[in-house]
Amino acid sequence: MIDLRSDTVTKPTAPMREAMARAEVGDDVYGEDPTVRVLEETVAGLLGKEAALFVPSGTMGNQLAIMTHTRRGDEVICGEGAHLCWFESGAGAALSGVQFAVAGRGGLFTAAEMEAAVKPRAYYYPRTSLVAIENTHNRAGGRIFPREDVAAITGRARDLDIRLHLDGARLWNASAATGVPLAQLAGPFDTVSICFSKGLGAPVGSALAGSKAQIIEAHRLRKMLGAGMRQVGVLAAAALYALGNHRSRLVEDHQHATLFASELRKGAENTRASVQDPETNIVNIDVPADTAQQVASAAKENGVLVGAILPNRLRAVFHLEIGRDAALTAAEVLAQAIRAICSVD
Ligand code: TLP
Repeated sequence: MIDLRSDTVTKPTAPMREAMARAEVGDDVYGEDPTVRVLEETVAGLLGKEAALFVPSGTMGNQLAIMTHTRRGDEVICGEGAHLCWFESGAGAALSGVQFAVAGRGGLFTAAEMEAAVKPRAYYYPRTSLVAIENTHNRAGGRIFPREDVAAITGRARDLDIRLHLDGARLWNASAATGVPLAQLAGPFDTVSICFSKGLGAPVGSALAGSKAQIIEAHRLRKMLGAGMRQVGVLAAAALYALGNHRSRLVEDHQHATLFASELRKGAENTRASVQDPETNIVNIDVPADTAQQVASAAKENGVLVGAILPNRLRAVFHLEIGRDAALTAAEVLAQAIRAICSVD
């Protein structure tokens, strides 16, 4: 099977497993796991933040950020399809008691669109206390949030005394594609969550980075949520291995995504499918209403798994288990399915 459903599907490689087996560990609830300390310090350094906290998932990183930045009844502004609002089981409402306001359309947004979503300060409005940006934007097809927009949004949010969180689950990809260092991409934000379990290929784990005070509070809340972890250096070792060995190869995933998109576009010419140009490792393919599942099932029969993420949208995500040949085969198989199901009648 060529599995393009997500970059989360990768299995730890043999050398990664060796690094995990060799990891020095201790009880991290006592603060005694040396490998976790190294990972947290490494990530804080890479992101240019004072401190970082190892957490089990990107979801927990995002939700701890919301919990530390907001009070019950507050409003959080995010882009359409933002993971922390759409795909985290209502955690913002359940854990922090916040509501969300959506800025712009399609995931990315401008400072003007953010401002249109900010509530005026009056006792009967919710307090807009946090703006969250996702970079790269998953639902928008791995789009890189334009730097001018990030600068304008974060500048204006500061003027309005609004905190800033970056969901950087795939910030590694944004940095690899643009050449802009992580610390610069993370610079304008109070907190940043970042994942080791996506394109980097670790089996588990994310980190939340921010000021010391923010991370001390997030540490307390992580325990409250039951994610105080013990000899978790085995997982931190996988993340450190991924940072050292898989980060530099992310550009290959981007090349494979681009190759796949251009081959698929050729193969699906004169159909009702439209293939988006990828900026990183995700390719979104729009198909006529209610055909996405059918196309995904047809491709599966021929050995290719893609996600049917909306009734009219497919997603193919490139990662370290997909080489050039697999990308070409996948394009051929998917084009065949699209020709069979989405032809122009
Ligand atoms: N995204 C997953 C699914 O949950 C959709 C995927 O396959 O892409 N932020 C962003 C931008 C994400 O894409 C994800 C995972 C998360 C946060 C949550 O990470 P986990 O799954 O570790 O909780």
